[in-house]
Amino acid sequence: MNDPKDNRKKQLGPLDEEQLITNGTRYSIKSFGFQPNSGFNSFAGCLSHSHVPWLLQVFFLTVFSVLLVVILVKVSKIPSSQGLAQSKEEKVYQELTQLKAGVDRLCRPCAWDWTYFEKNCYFFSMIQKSWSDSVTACQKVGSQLVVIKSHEEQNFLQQTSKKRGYTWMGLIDMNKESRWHWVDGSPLTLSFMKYWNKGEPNNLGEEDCAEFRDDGWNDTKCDNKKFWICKRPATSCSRK
Ligand code: MMA
Ligand code: CA
Repeated sequence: MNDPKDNRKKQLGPLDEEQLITNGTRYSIKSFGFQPNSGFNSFAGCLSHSHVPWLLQVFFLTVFSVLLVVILVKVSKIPSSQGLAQSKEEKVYQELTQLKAGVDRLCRPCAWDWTYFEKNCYFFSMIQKSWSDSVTACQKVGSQLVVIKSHEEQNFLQQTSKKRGYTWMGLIDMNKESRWHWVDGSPLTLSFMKYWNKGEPNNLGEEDCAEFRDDGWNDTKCDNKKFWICKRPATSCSRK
């Protein structure tokens, strides 16, 4: 039979054979291709040899392919460093959102003893003072004796004052009789004059300061002691 070992021996010259013996495992390039069981041609070479049954070759190839696919799938599922950074970023963002919601819950537009109404905070005094002492009391807490800017606000303050008693507002005609103006310097406009009680302002014995009285306003003596209302802008909780 035609043995490949015999063929190889025939093709090798005397020098090649000597090299094989003296070098041991270090084969020359020329002889390498002809070495049947060297490390390089172990697996694939084995399979290609006719003495391995074709069914076994198919089996090994299938196992090898399946292993390759499994490894590829596993490797593709490992999150990349970029993917990890992304998920970390998302986690930080989520925590920040939760923290912001917590701060918003803690945020109060007004101090504990003040009442919120349409973006402003109101302090309703429990004691009574003269008009000018009431002005000072409000200034001391960084606010102003109430200046009414809307009809809704007027309605709200009139109702609360009716429950508590006669109450100062920041409206006077001290400088010139019947020329009413607010403590912020703005004049009393026509649309608000309907809030004077019937027959008021009557300046009975020199009355230069305005008060909430029953369902409307009255001019009264500024030295009288009344409750008072301070007003200041509310704290905005949703800063952006
Ligand atoms: C009081 C005083 C006045 C007011 C009248 C209304 C008697 O005086 O509050 O300012 O105009 O009452 O009757
Ligand atoms: Ca009066």
